[in-house]
Amino acid sequence: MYNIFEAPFVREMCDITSNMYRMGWDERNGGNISYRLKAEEVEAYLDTKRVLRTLPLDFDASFIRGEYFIVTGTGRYFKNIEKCPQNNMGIIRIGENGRSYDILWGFEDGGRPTSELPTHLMNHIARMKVDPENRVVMHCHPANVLAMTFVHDLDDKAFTKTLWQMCTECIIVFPEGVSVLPWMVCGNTEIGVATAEKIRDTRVVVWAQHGIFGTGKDIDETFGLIETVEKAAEIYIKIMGVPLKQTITDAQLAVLAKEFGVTPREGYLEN
Ligand code: 2HA
Ligand code: ZN
Repeated sequence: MYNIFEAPFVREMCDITSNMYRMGWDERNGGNISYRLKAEEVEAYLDTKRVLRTLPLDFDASFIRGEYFIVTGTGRYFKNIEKCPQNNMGIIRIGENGRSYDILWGFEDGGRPTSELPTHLMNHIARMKVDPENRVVMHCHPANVLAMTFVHDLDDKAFTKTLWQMCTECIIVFPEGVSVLPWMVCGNTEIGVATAEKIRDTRVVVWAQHGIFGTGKDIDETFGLIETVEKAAEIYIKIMGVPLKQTITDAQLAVLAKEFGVTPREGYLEN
């Protein structure tokens, strides 16, 4: 058995959470990540028959029965994960009945997975149905996206189009657009269901006055997606209220999409 502290997925979680902390996206215990692992990856580092604890799930997760996830801990600070991964995150496996999960590693000082675990798992399920390669769900609190939800219309199309206009890269990175949810209480299955409805169509769902939910096939892709949305929101916050002399037009966005071989969300560009 290899040393789990050297496992690429543990190293990757340590690196990304430190980086996200330094980006200013994860103050205090803000943010959470879950990353679906392959059984063979986990088996190289852990005796998967050895269950430390079993905890209940309050929704039906049978679609992902037997799946492994490395997930950040509730109340834990991203800034501390790299220093002490075994206390601040853990590896879980969804039970065969879809109503519980086993903790196989981590949460060593009595912790447990993020309060947003139901939302994460529901969103893994929703994304896996459209993209079986989806492995990552990442939530954080980037300041400019949050700021934008105070001053911008929260309609999916309007929000997306503003972001697309802020940087040339945007329509290439998220041609399907982003979705936006109005303010809701977090940490329960209700916000999980509402997010999962939207995440089928867009890999990013913005939670008004709270943060962002991003999904992707790996850590880099998901981080890059959130980074691009946040950059666009930053430009918006810098220029809003200032009379614009020019922008990127719909015709230019259409040319860009064609040039880069991406299909913009239908009905979002005027022709
Ligand atoms: O983990 O970000 O949404 C703290 C949060 C809850
Ligand atoms: Zn949050």
